Amino acid sequence: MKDVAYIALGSNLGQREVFLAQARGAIAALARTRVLGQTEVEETAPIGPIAQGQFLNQMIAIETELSPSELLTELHRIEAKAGRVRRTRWGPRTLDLDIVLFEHQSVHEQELTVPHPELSNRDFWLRELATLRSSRVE
Ligand code: PH2
Ligand code: MG
Ligand code: MG
Repeated sequence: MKDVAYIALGSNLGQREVFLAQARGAIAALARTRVLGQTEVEETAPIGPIAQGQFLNQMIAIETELSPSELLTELHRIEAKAGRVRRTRWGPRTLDLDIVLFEHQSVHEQELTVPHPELSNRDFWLRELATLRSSRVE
């Protein structure tokens, strides 16, 4: 099933711009997927219980035939290539790729929830999502 999905990119460790650029390239290269649009990269203050460095965040809209779980597998592969080590939950990371939303599918499983449960708590995600939706040319 072809659907439109939104992926949040985040980095607050190491060469942040480089990790985001690599992620954009790797997402653009995904099979059965094309990029519809991307927001500007913005610097945001860390959200959550852990004191850590500023994030660079960005959101990308894609049209994809990958299922949510297939997309998650690919995003984990891209994160691993950026040297992502999963230590503390919500801790600093070289690259975080989160599925924010699929337009026409929702998922409620142990390893994946779509829409992302943090969506309504992150002003910058809501703003980026609105930007991508309003600028999309079919
Ligand atoms: N991601 C987190 C925790 N806190 N804060 C900002 N500003 N941006 C993020 O992407 C982010 C965060 C866990 O994934
Ligand atoms: Mg995250
Ligand atoms: Mg994540």
